[in-house]
Amino acid sequence: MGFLEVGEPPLSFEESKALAEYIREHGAIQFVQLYNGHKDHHTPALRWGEEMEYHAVQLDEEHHKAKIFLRAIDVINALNAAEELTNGSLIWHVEYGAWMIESVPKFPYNHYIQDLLTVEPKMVLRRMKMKTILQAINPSLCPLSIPCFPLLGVGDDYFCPKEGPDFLNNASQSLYLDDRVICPHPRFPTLTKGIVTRRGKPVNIKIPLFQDENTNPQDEPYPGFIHMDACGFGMGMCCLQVTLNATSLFEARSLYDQLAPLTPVMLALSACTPFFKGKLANTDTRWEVLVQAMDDRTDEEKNIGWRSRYGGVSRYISQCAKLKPEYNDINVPYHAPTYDYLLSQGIDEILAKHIAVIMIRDPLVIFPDKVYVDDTTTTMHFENLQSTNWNSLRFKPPPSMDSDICWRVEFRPMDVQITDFENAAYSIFLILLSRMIVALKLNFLIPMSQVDENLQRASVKDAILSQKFWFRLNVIGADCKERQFFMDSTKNSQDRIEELTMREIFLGTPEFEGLLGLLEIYLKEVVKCPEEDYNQLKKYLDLIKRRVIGETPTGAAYLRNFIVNHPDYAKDSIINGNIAFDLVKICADARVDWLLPKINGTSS
Ligand code: GSH
Repeated sequence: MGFLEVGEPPLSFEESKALAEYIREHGAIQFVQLYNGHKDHHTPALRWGEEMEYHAVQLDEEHHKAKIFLRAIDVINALNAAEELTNGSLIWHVEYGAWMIESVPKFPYNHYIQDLLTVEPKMVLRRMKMKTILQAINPSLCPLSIPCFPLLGVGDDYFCPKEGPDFLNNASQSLYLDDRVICPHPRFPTLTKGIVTRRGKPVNIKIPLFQDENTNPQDEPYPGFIHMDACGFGMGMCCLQVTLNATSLFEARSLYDQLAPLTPVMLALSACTPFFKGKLANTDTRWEVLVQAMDDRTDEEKNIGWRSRYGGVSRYISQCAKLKPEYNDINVPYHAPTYDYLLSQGIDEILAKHIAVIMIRDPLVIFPDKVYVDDTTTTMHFENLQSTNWNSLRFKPPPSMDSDICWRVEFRPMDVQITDFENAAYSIFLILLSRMIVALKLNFLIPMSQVDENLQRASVKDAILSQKFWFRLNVIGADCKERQFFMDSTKNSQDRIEELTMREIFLGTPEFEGLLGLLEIYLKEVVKCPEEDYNQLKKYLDLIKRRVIGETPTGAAYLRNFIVNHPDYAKDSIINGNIAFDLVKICADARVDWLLPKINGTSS
């Protein structure tokens, strides 16, 4: 979440609709300005950043209740003031939920291996800072990094404090989730209301309910499903994002493509969401709830094949020879006037299509004093649409006309993890993987429809052990200068795409080293990583290994186990107040012992 402008109240959706074409037209003009200003931008620097979201929660020991704390804004202001005073290294942002806190490092990471080793200590420090400020407000408050607060939208006692105007759910029209939980910055209620107005009814989220011995499937409006009906059920969840800069536009586009087939795999690996609205789900990730929560399509648009605004990427965008036209096998609607305009300005068809797909959406939040702006100095209309197309990857141009930041790719699928160790491990893995992709010119491309299929499979309960994913085996090409270190797949120029288990994807098959195998060779032979550093990195990579072989549970499996083994669990899929309290408490501790290898049956 970038800088949030404040000014006059935003327009209603109906008023915005009247300006939609204007915003698109000028968004496209602004993109062309950005493109022309930066298309030849090269940088030797390889920078990256990560972004984490947290819940601020209250643990009321006396009444054994866990609640979300809706004054995150006070905490964020205090944290930012403290950073300012101490010349600190973090920026704190608001997010969709009034109880959510987002943190990003103020300066990008830069030095390759050395900086990777600072990720976890920085995450630990962040949590300490949040905890200090929260506990100064009230000793019962603490930060929590799990994707979904278990009691969100259950009854009317899941949030505090209670004072403040009741908006009567005017924005979301939800039966379950109180609009008081929405961050008061006008962007969020406006976005919520815009989605409801545009589709003509509240959002309708249905997720399979986990069926246990005593589960009553009739307990919900759609038997056998957990029903939710507000954007906040989706955007009220936390994720871990990683942004990577590329050294050029060409490289950023290639990296975007290469990361696309890895988005479902990383979603399955990071699965940490086995419940919603106080009930166990039969799925393990936050993804599908977000897809349905941010779905502003009309029924007609749904029928003609539009996709939700939140979802997997739909098209590859590189100019690399690895991209065969037939891999772009998903038909997505695009805004034809934008496409034609971009072509007329010299932008190639592939990139023009990507931007025109973004521009088919209606803008959801327009500030009336920011409509008529200077297209040569601002990118605000482009950003308006770009930042409300929530895809598993985001291709990010430099942030402004005169920025020295290069083209970037934001990796967005991962569920946030319970501990800093895990969040650091996944960030580090992704950064190493992307640097290896660029350095070795690896090729992970498979048809986009298969990436889509994989994304569906990634949320299945225990997908990490039970599912197979379409995956490419011949990832090393003739253009890889270091190919002598790897299994030679160049003899066979045919695509070798198969369905693999997560274990095979990470640890290999007779024809493929696996992602961890490739990384090991890359770090040892290509980067010549000093042994001491390698051993440090290995403890993070080993977590991934333990997870794909089933030795360490995913966060989702751990949380599910915790619930079903709780003495108060009645085998009815319901997470009552006591269970939720104990679960939040144990997660807020963020202890890592359950993640570590077992030695003689005990955690080391
Ligand atoms: N929490 C989300 C997730 O789990 O995927 C990601 C955060 C997000 O997309 N936030 C929304 C947003 O618009 C808030 S409504 N962020 C700004 C952006 O994407 O540029």
